[in-house]
Amino acid sequence: MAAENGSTRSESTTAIAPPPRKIALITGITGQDGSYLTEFLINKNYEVHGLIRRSSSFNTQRINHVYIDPHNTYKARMKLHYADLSDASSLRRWLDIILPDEIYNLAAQSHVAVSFEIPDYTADVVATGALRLLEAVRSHISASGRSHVKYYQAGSSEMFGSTPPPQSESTPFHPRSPYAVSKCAAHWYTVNYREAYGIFACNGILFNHESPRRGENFVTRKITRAVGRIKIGLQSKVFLGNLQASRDWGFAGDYVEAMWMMLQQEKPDDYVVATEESHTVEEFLEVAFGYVGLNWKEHVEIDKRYFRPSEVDNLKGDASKAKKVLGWKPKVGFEQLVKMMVDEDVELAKREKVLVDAGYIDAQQQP
Ligand code: NDP
Ligand code: GDR
Repeated sequence: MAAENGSTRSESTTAIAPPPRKIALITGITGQDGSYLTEFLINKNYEVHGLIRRSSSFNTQRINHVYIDPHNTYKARMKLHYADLSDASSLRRWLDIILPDEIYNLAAQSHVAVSFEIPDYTADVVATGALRLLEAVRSHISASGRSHVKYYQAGSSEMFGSTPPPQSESTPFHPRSPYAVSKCAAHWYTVNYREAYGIFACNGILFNHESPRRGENFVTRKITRAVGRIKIGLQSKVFLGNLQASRDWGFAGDYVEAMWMMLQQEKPDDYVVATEESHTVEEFLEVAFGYVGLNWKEHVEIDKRYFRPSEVDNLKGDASKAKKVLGWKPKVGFEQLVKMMVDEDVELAKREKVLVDAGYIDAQQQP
C-alpha cells in the first residue's frame, strides 16, 4: 500500500510537467490551406505562428475563428506576425524570434491564369520567395545550431503541365505557366538545400484540392458560388473558360494532413498527394448543378477571356508512394467534395439574399 502511495505521488509529480509544445511557422496562413493546417496543428497541440502580409483591408477571414487575442497568453495558440516572402530580412528575423520546429511554406501568388498577367511578381514570390525562406532557414540553423528544424515546400501538380498522366514523383516536369515554372524552381531550390546543407526539407507535390474556403476565382468555387446564387435567385449565368480540362480534385482538409506527415518521417523526401481520380470541369458542373436540380447548360456561358495562353489538359496523380510510406489516403471523394461545397454556398447565398432584400447590397454585386 505504502509503495502504491509512493508510486502514486511520484507519478503525479512527473505528470505536472507537460511535454513542450512543438512550434510551427506557416507562411500563407490566411489562405485556404493555411487555415486547415492551422486547425490541424492546433488539434495536435502545436503552437502556431503565421506570417501575414500587410493589406489595406483585413485578410484573415479564414482564420478568424481560431484567433484569440495574444494578451490571453494561456489560450492564444495562434500568433500572427507581419512579413512578406519578398522581404528576406523579415523572414530571418521571425525565425530567430519564433524558433520554430517545423516550417510550412504555403505562401504564393497561387492563381495560374493571373500568373500570365503578373509573371515577374509571381516568380518573385513563388520562386525567389521560397529561396529567401530556405536561405533564412539555412542561416538560422547555422547561427543557432537548431539542426532539427524541418521545412515543407508547397509544390504543385502544375509542374507536370503537359506531361501525360498518371503523374508520380518520377514524372518529368513540363510547366505551362509562369506560376508552374516558378513552382519548379522552388521545388529544385528545396532539393538543392536538402542536398547541399543537409536541411530536412520536403516537397509536397499536391494535386488540386478544394473546399468551401477555396478562393472564389478558382473554377470549383466559382461554380459552387454560382450554383448557390442561381438556386437562391441572385444570378442566372456564370461565365467560364475551358470546360474540357481535367483535374484530380481532392479535399484540402485531407491534404494538410499529408504535409504534416511528410515532416514526421525519419528522412526528408518528396511526395505526390492526389486522389488518383480525374474529372473534367464539365463533370464538375454536372454534379454541382445536378445536386440542386438545375441543368448547367441553361446557366453556363463561355467567355474566351478565361482561356489560358497555354493550358494544362489532364492531371491525374499516382499517390502510391504517399500511401505506402506516409500511410496517407484521401477521405473525401469527388462527389462528396462537390456537394460539401454546394451545401455551404447555398447557405452563403441565403445569407446574401437577406442583405439584398433589406437593401444593404445589390444582387448584381457578383463575386
Ligand atoms: P491561397 O491562394 O488560398 O493562399 C495563398 C497564401 O499566400 C495567402 O495566405 C496569401 O496571403 C499568401 N501570400 C501571397 N503572396 C504573399 C507574399 N508575397 N508574402 C506572404 N504571403 C503571401 O492558396 P492555397 O491555400 O490554395 O495554396 C497554398 C499553397 O499550396 C500555395 O503555395 C499554392 O500555390 C500551393 N498549391 C495549392 C494547391 C491547391 O489546389 N490549393 C495545389 C498545389 C499547390 P493573402 O491572404 O494576403 O492573399
Ligand atoms: P488550376 O485551378 O489552374 O488547376 O490551379 P483553377 O481552378 O484556376 O483551374 C482549373 C481548370 O479550370 C479551367 N477553367 C477555369 N479556371 C478558372 N479559374 N476560372 C474559370 O472561369 C475557368 N473556366 C475553366 C482552367 O482553364 C483550368 O484548366 C490550382 C491552383 O490552386 C494552383 O495554385 C495549384 O498549384 C493547382 O491548382 C494544382
